[in-house]
Amino acid sequence: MKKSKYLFPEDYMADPSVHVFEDKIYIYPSHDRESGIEENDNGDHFDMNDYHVFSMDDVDGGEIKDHGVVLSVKDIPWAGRQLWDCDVAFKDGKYYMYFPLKDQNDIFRIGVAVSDKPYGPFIPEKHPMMGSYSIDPCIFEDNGKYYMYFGGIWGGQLQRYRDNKALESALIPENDEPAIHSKVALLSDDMLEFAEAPKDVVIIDENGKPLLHGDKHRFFEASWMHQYNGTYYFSYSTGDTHLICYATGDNPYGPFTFQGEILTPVVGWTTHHSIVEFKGKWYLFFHDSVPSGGKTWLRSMKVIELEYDLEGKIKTIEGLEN
Ligand code: FUB
Repeated sequence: MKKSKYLFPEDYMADPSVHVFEDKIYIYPSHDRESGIEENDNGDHFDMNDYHVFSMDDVDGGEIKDHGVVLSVKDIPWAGRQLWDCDVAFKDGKYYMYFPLKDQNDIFRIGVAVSDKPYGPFIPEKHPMMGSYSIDPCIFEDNGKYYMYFGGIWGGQLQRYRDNKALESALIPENDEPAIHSKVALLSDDMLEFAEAPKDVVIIDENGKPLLHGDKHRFFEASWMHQYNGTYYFSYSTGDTHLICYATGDNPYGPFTFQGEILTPVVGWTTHHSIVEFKGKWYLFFHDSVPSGGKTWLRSMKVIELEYDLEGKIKTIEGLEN
């Protein structure tokens, strides 16, 4: 598949987190909708209130199945508003959905909902995860251990925290200061809490220096982790410079050395992805706003094949307009 293709033209779905469960592709996207809220830097216009799950037996030419609504804001006891990018993990016969949602004080927290099936429905826990904050949880399993990567600046509120503590006021670094890092934490055995205090996911340049806030390749949101030939690939969105980039390391905590761009800007402000291997091929799932005529809060999910060179470098996908 050398061209990208839209996966579900019937509705607006974004931020596709993709896993292979029961030999099928399962897609866990955000469900975009028009709620009439004006666009702002706080991301209030991303006013989503439920999730659907999708599955496919094949990526190339396979039918996509919509399993319908699997979790709604109205069913989450601690809910305020805005269900953003979620992810799902499987352990010991159960599926755990991790989702960011603003609580009743308008603070993003991360919640967990549980199901016996990869296609839900997911039953939410009564409280958000203790000590959780910000957005975009991504779960990565490595040798039976499960790690959550998370965080996003601006509307994702990560600039309001340092060392896992809330600041009196948000702190965006100067351009010549180190960038704000994504976070990673081991999950507890029951998958419902952090087993340790979240740590910084540090991205360094070829000289071992952390990327600076003014670098167009610095982390903004949309963490994803995958492994290829024994190397750990941390990929992410650069937000206001609209790139999907990646950095590699030799363990799940990093540091990760910046490697390059995976995807150049798409139509729409946000860019967000996941990377998965299925039937011997690697795929990039992502979204753009072409079908909505550029409305960044109405995005459509897509897929394209991903290629590595002989050294394991990901070939940049450029200039996708449709
Ligand atoms: O979908 C809402 C937010 O937009 C996500 O959480 C971010 O990563 C961005 O894609």
